[in-house]
Amino acid sequence: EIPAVAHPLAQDPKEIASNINYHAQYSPHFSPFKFEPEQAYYATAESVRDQLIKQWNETYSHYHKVNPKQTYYLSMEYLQGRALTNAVGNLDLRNAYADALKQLGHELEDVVEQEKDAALGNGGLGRLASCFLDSMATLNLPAWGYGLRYRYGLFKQRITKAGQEETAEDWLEKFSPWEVVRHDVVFPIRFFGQVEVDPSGSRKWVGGEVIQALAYDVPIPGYKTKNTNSLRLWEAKASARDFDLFQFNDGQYESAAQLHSSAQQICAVLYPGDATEGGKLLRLKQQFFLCSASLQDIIARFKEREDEIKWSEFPSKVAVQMNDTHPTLAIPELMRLLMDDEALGWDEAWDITTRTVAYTNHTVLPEALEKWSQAVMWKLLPRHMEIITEIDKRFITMIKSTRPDLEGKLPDLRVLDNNPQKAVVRMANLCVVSSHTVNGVAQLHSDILKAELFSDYVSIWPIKFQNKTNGITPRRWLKFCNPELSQIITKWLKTDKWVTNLDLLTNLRQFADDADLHAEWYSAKLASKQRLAHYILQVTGVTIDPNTLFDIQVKRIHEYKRQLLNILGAIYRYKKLKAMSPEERKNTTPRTIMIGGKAFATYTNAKRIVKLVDDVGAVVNSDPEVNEFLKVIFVPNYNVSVAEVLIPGSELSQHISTAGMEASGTSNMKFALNGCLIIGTLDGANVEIREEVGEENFFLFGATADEVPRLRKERERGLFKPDPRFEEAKKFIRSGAFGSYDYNPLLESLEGDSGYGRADYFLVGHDFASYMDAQERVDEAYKDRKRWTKMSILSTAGSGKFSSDRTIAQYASEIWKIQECPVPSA
Ligand code: DL6
Repeated sequence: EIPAVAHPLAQDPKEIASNINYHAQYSPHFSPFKFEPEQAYYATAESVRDQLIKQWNETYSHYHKVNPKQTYYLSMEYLQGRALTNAVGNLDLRNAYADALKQLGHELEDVVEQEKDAALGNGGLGRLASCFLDSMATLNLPAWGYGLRYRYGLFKQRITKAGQEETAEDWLEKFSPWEVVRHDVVFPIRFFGQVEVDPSGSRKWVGGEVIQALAYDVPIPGYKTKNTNSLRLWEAKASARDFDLFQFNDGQYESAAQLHSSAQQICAVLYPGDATEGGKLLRLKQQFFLCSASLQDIIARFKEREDEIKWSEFPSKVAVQMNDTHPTLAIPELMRLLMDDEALGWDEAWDITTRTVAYTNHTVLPEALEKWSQAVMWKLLPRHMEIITEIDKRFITMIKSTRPDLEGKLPDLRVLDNNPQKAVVRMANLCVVSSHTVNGVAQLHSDILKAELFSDYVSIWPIKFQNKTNGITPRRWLKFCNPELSQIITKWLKTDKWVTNLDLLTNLRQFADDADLHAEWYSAKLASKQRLAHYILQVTGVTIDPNTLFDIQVKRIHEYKRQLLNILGAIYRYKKLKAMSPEERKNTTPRTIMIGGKAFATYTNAKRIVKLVDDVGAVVNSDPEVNEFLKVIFVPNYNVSVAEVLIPGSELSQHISTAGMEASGTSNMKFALNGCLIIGTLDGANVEIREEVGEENFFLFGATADEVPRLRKERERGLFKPDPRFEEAKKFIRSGAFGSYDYNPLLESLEGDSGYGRADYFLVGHDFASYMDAQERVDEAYKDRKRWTKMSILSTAGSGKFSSDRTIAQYASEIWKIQECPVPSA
């Protein structure tokens, strides 16, 4: 009996219900006679989109009118996750939507579950970009994200007897209600071709293949603000002109549509395998595609907003942030557009470019520092290579004239590495040389960049280098994913202002011993643990007990993140439990260890780790003697939505990378915010988390970043004396206790050559003893519920610093120099 009426701006549940009904009937995606949760999801999302579109248009026209300086965040990755809960939460319409759906016979929780994660990213870097978008809108900042609309997101992970299996993640299988295709925003993107010089000496890039970049916009609502920014995702397509009808009719179907198929490949997948030359070329094409389309769009907007074009003012209207080196080609592309299309000279174009672009480094791992073959670049981007060569040449001249002391270091500092065996362009060097600001993502990481990776550049440009410790959005990562805990916080703080001013959480400290708060805190945690136990049963078939300590490590599987240390610890624990009498077992702290994350498809050792965790789980979980005291679960297909279930239900989380190797970490912040204690090394943002929550509320172990180089050398020289517990755990695996799979290569990586040219490069053996000692301290602390709950409260109370609102406010004032631009209320 609810009418199907369009009420695009409805606030009232009844009107919202008729709006949802309207979309169910008149948006022609499904048969109008079906209204199962799936149809309810699409109709609900479309009704939310109506709300967003109005705010979005107002935001755009307000920015257009005010013409403020605007930031453009260029990122090859975004891990947006689901949008529905976030959108209704930010619009402050969650309850109204829940009521409306009830009237239509559905629960909001079930409807939300229908949405597929937009997983257009890999891990921390992509999720950070998404948290940043949320904070930019919430802070009313004129800032946009630019990315690629990959057809298939990060692969779906299945765990079988053989270990991890990957299948394509078809997030667009039906369609995404959150994107709006902009047929009026299309730019040509050229690849290959050659450089032509006209008689006046000006250069032009011509020929090759030209593909179109078409914009898809995703609205990014701020929390309780009208400002609704955009994430603009580019899709590649060829135009009808490029379809050779003659060839097609002649039966030459493939060659007739050759450019169409070439265009389709560009946005087909995130991270095409780069083991082949073709794969490398495709990845480079993706990077250039993002940079060229975005810069053409930025320049078009700049021109549209200025009455009279003064190029010198470009940097006072445009800030471009490069999320790692992936969008480095923005530098030569901006130079090319300014010089070749806008007829500026080198000096002016260089001045504008270097005042516009800034670079964030997210890793010190040498294999992640991008280097592109000069030969491939000359072929694909000949004009850009001319420009890069000139940047390199001028850098050398500058060093020779101003810093002769650094001449000897030029081979390493230059943008071009002309090694005849393998001439490459070093993208990080190009970024540092060309950016006005370079930042790391946690204090320790920024210090390491300054002291090691970029130390000589620091001596040339000391003020260029900054730190911006990462952050996470408190909306998705506390308010929306953990409503029970959020309500308790609001009740005790007597305000919900912490949602946008996370520092207010420190006020919880005064209640850290309050028995009433303890009771509420404990029951909220228990409710989240029960929800998590239910989820684990659904996805793995294993029953876990919410009264055990929930111990979680979820992140990409990588040797430096040391999931192997975690599982070796679990193996030792299992062995010890087996050796105990039933009475002794009763005195232990029962644990459920959950490990999740995706291993890159070609990273063999990471896949072996996944297999080991799953094999250990199979044995431990079915062992009636001990499975009351220990369970080991591999959580399949870890993604943003899974994190939203795991994190609220966590009590201990492991951030145990080799010190100096994790740039920051952001899941550590999410766990701490949700009252989960951390066992961790002094690495990345752990250092700052420990400072904020208090060292007594953090289970610290392991070598420090300063000690690591010496320890590696000692390890090399055979000076390492392994802890007997470490030897026992390895021996147990070798005994075949966890099946017949060949774990030798994995174990040898801890002993012999780890593939990094050195034995146990990640120092699992060295840190094992202090790790196990820290785990014993965890077991003891957990036995005292009062103590543990207090630590948990203090963990949340100390997490205020890690709001991405703080991070973004710092980027805005210290790097981008942009101001808030709130859309006025009507
Ligand atoms: O800054 C976001 C995130 C950090 O928290 C992680 O510590 C770091 O590993 C990650 N870096 C990357 C590197 N990718 N590349 N290149 O994802 O960034």
